[in-house]
Amino acid sequence: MMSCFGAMADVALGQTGACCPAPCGQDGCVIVTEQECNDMDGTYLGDGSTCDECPQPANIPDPGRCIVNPADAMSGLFACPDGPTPIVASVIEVFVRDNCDFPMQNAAVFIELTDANNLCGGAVLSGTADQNGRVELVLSAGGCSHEQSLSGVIKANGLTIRNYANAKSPDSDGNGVVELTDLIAFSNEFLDVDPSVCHDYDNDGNTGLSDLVLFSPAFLGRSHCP
Ligand SMILES: [Ca+2]
Ligand SMILES: [Ca+2]
Repeated sequence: MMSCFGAMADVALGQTGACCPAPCGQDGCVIVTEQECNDMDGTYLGDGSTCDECPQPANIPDPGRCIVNPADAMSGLFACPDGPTPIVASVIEVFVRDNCDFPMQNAAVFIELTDANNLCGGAVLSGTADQNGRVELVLSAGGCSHEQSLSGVIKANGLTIRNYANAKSPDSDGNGVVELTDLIAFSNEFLDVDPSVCHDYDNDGNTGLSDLVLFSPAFLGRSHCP
């Protein structure tokens, strides 16, 4: 009698187990029967399993869900010496999100430029994501990289989430200040004397008004490496 009761109890205890939520599910693990777990599209770990055994989210950034402002809209990075104040488009905003489209707090973000861009001391090229997965970087630099793979690479937790072919600056000669020589170079592109290359900041194939809007404050404010 005792052993029979014990056996029945074992069967009853063995009928439930940990039901882990789908990878992108909102609900946490519950202890239910296999059938109940299947009904809620969870992953049943087996009779008698515990919620501690549920796999942890991968915590890997999903490049397609990450956002980089304004570089994504410009098909490239816009840099500018940050003195006296950073030009707006040179302040890069990165939102790191995982494959469930959740913000990745504490993600380590790093941006790499090539030797074609001369960095100023005020450049902020790395940061840690806040609770919204957001990192703000300051691309304080001159120089020009046009249509070269790996011109600007952004990594989050070591994974490449962006590879821009363009990284350009009003300080196109990279001497650390936006001055007359840069204005002449800009004008020659604007007036089609030279092909639209280093001053076509939004990479639409033409150095035009949308680029002038970015160049003007840098020239008038005499942007320079502090
Ligand atoms: Ca210059
Ligand atoms: Ca343009």
